[in-house]
Amino acid sequence: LNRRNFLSKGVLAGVATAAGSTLAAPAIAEELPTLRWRLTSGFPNNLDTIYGGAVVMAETLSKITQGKFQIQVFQAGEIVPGPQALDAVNANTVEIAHTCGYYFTGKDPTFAIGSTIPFGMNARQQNAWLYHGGGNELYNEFLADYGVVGIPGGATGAQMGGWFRSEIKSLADLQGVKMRIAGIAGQVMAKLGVVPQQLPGGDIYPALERGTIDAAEWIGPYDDERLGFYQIAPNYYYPAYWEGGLTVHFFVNKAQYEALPEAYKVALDTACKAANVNMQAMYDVKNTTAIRTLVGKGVKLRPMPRDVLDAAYKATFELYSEFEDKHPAWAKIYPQWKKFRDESFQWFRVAEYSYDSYNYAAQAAGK
Ligand code: PYR
Repeated sequence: LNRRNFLSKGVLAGVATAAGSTLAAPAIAEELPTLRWRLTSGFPNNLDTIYGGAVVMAETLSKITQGKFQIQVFQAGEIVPGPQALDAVNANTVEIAHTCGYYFTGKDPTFAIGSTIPFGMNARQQNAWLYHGGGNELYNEFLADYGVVGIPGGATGAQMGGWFRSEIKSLADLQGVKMRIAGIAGQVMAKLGVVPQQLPGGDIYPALERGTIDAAEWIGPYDDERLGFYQIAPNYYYPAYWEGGLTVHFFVNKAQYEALPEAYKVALDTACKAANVNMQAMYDVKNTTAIRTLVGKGVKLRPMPRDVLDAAYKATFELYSEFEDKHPAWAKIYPQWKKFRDESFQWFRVAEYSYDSYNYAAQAAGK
């Protein structure tokens, strides 16, 4: 199959049909506009995997559209600081951002639900909910009030629970710990006695070094090693109960998205899906190596104490009840999310969990 012909006859044929035209494909391709968009990333460009998600998307989009629809990627802070990315898209200062919904929970906690919330879903379940469980449609109904359209475009899998200067043997050891932590997990940690701080990825190491914070979580072994946290806080906890499966989103200016020709909407959605799958696969390869390297460097790998997890679980669902009372958008999405999450865990326990756990047990037994 000739790839160029396939693309022009397949993807672009939709435009011809919609227009009721009988023109040949090459002439129709010329009718598609040349677009140059700017993208602000929520991440520094030294984090090749998460920042790279936007690059993968932009390159894929350019190839699908034969160079007609191009997106230039800027790292966090080059056009606007990370926390202002959503406002910049809303104002059309940039047409698109690549960042995490939960960075904007100061506006409304509902921003977090599309990305990940404590004791939420794993990466597989996130994709299931967002793509085929009605999740992304519900998320977009909410995002419409902010003038943006959200498209999933990156995944990290379950994250690590972070780096602590001192060992956390039980809940008591968390009291007064100043911790960089993303999203509404900060509110859960505050109920457990932690003093949470929201800091962009590039600002975490200097804060740890200066002693402004005692602990920090980012993503997992690969990124965390690059950011150097192990040099200051050697106790590395797992898992992040607050990030069982982070989805990174592309947030597109709604008017710009709606004005796109159908073929470009399909191309953009497809390129975002490519970025989503690619990021998870890259993390799964790179983390496997990095966890070994870190242990070789003397990092102390420790499970999050059970009483911390139990207290966090209770505090989390209390917080969600408070949100249901206070935030109408949350009250609209959360019951659907919770039902999907509960039923999905019931199903995953049957085949996935039993399959995984047998293999882990056999490996642990030295077989
Ligand atoms: C964080 O900001 O913690 C991410 O996981 C990206």
